[in-house]
Amino acid sequence: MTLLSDQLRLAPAELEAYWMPFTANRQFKSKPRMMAKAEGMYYTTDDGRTILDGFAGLWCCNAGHGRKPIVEAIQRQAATMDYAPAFQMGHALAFELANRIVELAPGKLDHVFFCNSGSEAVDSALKIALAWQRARGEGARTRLIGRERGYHGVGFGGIAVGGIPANRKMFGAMLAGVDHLPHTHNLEKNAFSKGQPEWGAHLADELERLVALHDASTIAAVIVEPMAGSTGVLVPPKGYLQRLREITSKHGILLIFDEVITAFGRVGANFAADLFGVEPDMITFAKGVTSGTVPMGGVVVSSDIYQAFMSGPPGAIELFHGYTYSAHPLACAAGLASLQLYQDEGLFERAARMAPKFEQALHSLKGVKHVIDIRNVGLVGGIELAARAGAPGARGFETYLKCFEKGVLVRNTADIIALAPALIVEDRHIDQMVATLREVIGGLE
Ligand code: PXG
Ligand code: PLP
Repeated sequence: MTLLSDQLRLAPAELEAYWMPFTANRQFKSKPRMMAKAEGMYYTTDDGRTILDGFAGLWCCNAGHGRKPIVEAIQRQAATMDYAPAFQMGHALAFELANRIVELAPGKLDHVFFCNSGSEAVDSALKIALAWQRARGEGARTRLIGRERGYHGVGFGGIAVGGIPANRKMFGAMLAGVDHLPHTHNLEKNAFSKGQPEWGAHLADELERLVALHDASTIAAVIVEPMAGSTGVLVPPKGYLQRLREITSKHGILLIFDEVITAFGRVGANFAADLFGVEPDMITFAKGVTSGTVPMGGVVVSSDIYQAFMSGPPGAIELFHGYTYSAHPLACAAGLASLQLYQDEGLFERAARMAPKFEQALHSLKGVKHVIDIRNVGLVGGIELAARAGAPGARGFETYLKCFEKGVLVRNTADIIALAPALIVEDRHIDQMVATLREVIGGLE
């Protein structure tokens, strides 16, 4: 029997069954872009072309592709124990990985809840926030505050607190009792900022307005991405996150940082919380924890939160929440090997060391036709293009397609191009990405 996946190319009819996520299915299936292999900084397509990966897959393969220690750890674990029941039972790798993550996490964040994706991590964090408020006798705090242009995955909780109209409008009422802070994107004030913009800390004071409107006694938590990745690399203005921390602490509101993109070296630190010097009550993570090799996500919570649940009879289940694949052995093996590799190769420090070169190279695109902003933090870059009249998003998508044709993988969100190379990126890779972008963007209509 020939397995479909063994064939080099699929016939058009064989592309039909798979309903692709966040994809223009009909367009893709009429002219597919298929990846076949990956190693280090490069993909190989099914027609044998080499593609420089400027986006670490989808913000996730932080150690680069096909890294031997991670591959071998997954292979070993698959042969040793494929699966262990997650409820009322454990396996050593889960505890070991939780310990390693706690060692990396800031301050009082010292317990880890595992799941399988960023979306599940967000759902878990929001549920923990609601349950914690109730456990401490503040059960009227049911409101959740997100932010415009926030992306928190695609669960009902995540789209409710998220701030992307297209991800919300088709899906009814979502969660009740959600409100949103304004986003911090402002080209007039902050275009071409390097790192954190100067203007915009006062936008955090909008939280005081929401508190005045709803009353603190009804608000459980605020969730934000410390750096908004998905909606176009929005770096927090100087002082903004500090202000959110002050206001949430003052009013007994939990502060959740969604670090699905920013954790594990992406911004040149363990977590964005470290880089920006603000300690939230919970951090959601996914992606980089296994360097994208096996799905995994989780929530790191403060000891105060964990301990609040550890009451009642010792035989009682403390949190009625969890997934079949929470702390899956293969994911734990991949996670442990990834964290070890990050440490052995000093990849988070490396990201910090490469960040100035990356910043300089990106900002050299200032002045190229259509470029109206360039933003960066750590090894994350955003290039915003002016929208073509009557066709918003067209220039962004054309940039993505043409870069792919020229052998560089980038990502576009409407007319914003995002870059997030693996932390093993070298000068010559950065130069190639930027040269390709210069040629492609400069040649756009
Ligand atoms: N929170 C944040 C901050 C994210 O960036 C999620 C939650 C959801 O994670 P999962 O694992 O459920 O996808 C994400 C994911 C893009 C892009 O192109 C971004 C994400 C995923 C796919 C593409 O910006 N972010
Ligand atoms: N749906 C059904 C019918 C199930 O039995 C389960 C889990 O047992 C789930 C959904 C949830 O799946 P998971 O634990 O993988 O999230």
